[in-house]
Parts: sequence; C-alpha cells; structure tokens
Amino acid sequence: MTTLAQYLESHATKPIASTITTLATASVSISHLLAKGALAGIHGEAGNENIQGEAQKKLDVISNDLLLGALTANPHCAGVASEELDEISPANRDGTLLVTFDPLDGSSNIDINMTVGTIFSVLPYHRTGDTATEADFLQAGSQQVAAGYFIYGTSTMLALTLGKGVAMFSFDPNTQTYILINDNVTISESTAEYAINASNYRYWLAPMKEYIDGLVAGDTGVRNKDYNTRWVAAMIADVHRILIRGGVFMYPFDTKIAGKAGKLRLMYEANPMSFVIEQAGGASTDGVKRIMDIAPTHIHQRIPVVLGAKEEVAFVKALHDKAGILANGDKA
Ligand code: FDP
Ligand code: ZN
Repeated sequence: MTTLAQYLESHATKPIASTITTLATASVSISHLLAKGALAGIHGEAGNENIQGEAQKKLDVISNDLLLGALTANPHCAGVASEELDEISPANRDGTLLVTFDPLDGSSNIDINMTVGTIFSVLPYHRTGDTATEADFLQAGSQQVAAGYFIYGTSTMLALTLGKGVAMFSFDPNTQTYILINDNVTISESTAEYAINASNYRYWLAPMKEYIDGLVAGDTGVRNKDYNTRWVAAMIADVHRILIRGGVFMYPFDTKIAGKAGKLRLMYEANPMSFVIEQAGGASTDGVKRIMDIAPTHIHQRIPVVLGAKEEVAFVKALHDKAGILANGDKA
C-alpha cells in the first residue's frame, strides 16, 4: 500500500510534493464540508442566512478561501490564481511555483447532491525574489509541472500527473489519507461514448454539427458504429469517467454568448485536464490547435475544449481543418 505522501516522496521534487500536500489537505476539509451538506449550512446562494441565522457562504466561496489561505502560506508558492477571483494573489516571493485552481468545478451540482471537484495546475515561477504578477501565469499548458483534480463523488479521489503518466488515489476515511490505487491510468484510443451539451447544437460551428450528426447516425452513418451519450454537467465528473472507461468530452466553440469562444477556462480547467488526459494516452484540442500549445493572453481566458480518446479528437480536428476554421471560429 502506497500513501500519497510516500508517492510524492519518490516521484516529486520537494516544492512540488509540498504544494500537492497542501492541496490535498485542503481537499480533505472541502470533502468533509460536502459530506455534511445541508447540515453545514452550505447549500444555496451566498448572502442568504443559514438555519442558525448566520450569514451563509456558498461552498465554492468557502473552498476558494480554504485553498487560497493554505497555498499562500506555503513557502514554495509564489502566487495563486483562482477561477473565483478577478485578480491573481501574489504569495511568497521566494517561491518557485505558481498554482491555478478551480475550487469547486460543477458547483451547480452541490444542491442536488451530485459530484463536484477541485481542479489544479502547477506552473514554474521564473522571477523568484520578485512579487508575482498575472503575466507570470500566462504560460502555455505544456509548461505545467503538475496538474490534476480532487473529485468528491461517492468517494473522494485524486488524479495526479507530474508529467510522467497519471496516478489515481482514493481517500480512505478511516486513516484520512489518500492511497494509490493505480499508478498508470491509461485511456483507450477509440471509444463509443461522447459527452456534449447538445442543447447548444444550433450555436455550434459547421464541423462540430457534422461530427455530432455522424455520432447520432450511429451504424447508419459515416462512423459505422453506434455511440452513447453521457453528460454530468460537471467537467470534472465527465473527465473522470473518461479516465476510468474512455470517451470524448466536448465544450466546443459556440456563438451563444457573443465574444466568448467557449465556456471553459484555459488556465483553470482546459490546461490541467488536457495535461491529465494526454498523460493517460488521450489527446486534447480546441478544434484547431493542441490546447497545451496555446499561449494564454488572459488569466480568465475561455477556450473551446475537445478531449479524450485520440481517434475522436483527431476526427474532430480533421473536420475543422477541412472547413478551414481558425482558432477564433472564423473561416480561413
Ligand atoms: P459549472 O458552470 O457548474 O462550474 O465550469 C463550467 C461547467 O460547470 C463545467 O464543469 C461543465 O462541464 C459545464 O460548465 C456545464 O455547462 P452546461 O450547464 O452549459 O451544460
Ligand atoms: Zn469549473
């Protein structure tokens, strides 16, 4: 039996091990709060009162504060960026790492007692000794030194990559530790299962419509096989399912909200999940480019996402190439 602490000791540098340990400690507190649910007064909107008449904070705000407080106290952490906060938070100037996180992905699932999770990405800090700024965070996903997620489902788990494959851990409530259950998570190159919110169909670009039409046509269409749909509406749960049993996940470019290329965030969701998926043998694109090759322009940048089984990701990209689609959704 290998604990997370033992795994990190033999697989990670000291600063990375320490940062992952800090994240794991915070995840345990978040998972305890989630388990208490309505009894912890964490359901509903921030600004409401809970059953004791105390001002109520939404759990995504509590999770954000927990992670932010823990990471900024870690001497290796030079700065933190959260999906919940407008500005980055500089931490310790002598740190060598930057951390971005989505404290509670899928937070609309909390009130219905469904899966949510914490996604994180660790980047190198190149200006040790100076105060970190947003510009320091704007590194391509290929620069990540670690990434993963804590998923709070029927059990709490951690998927972690340090750039040499993906390890999966399960939280043991008895010992309050994460235990390694698979040190080489791999996903199949082909699949017959896809995840997309098809209610957005009319807002998609032509290649995405053509792709999904092909899957829906099943063995009567170009793909010559039947496909099945799954959509949890929490990226973390959809990606976790793909790591466990394969599949492809998409939140593509759509024209629903003018000026927004996609729904998901590059620095908090797309990059860390792409790192995990690629390290497990899958692929990830925005339809045009490998996501981890994209140079970020803004900390809260949104991006179209297609990730999972290599065969499907290549098929989607080929349809975009054929249509001459550019990264911003325009035609070449
Ligand atoms: P949420 O808004 O609940 O945080 O992060 C965005 C996200 O969830 C993803 O986790 C999820 O895949 C997607 O939004 C679901 O979006 P739809 O409601 O449009 O299906
Ligand atoms: Zn999210």
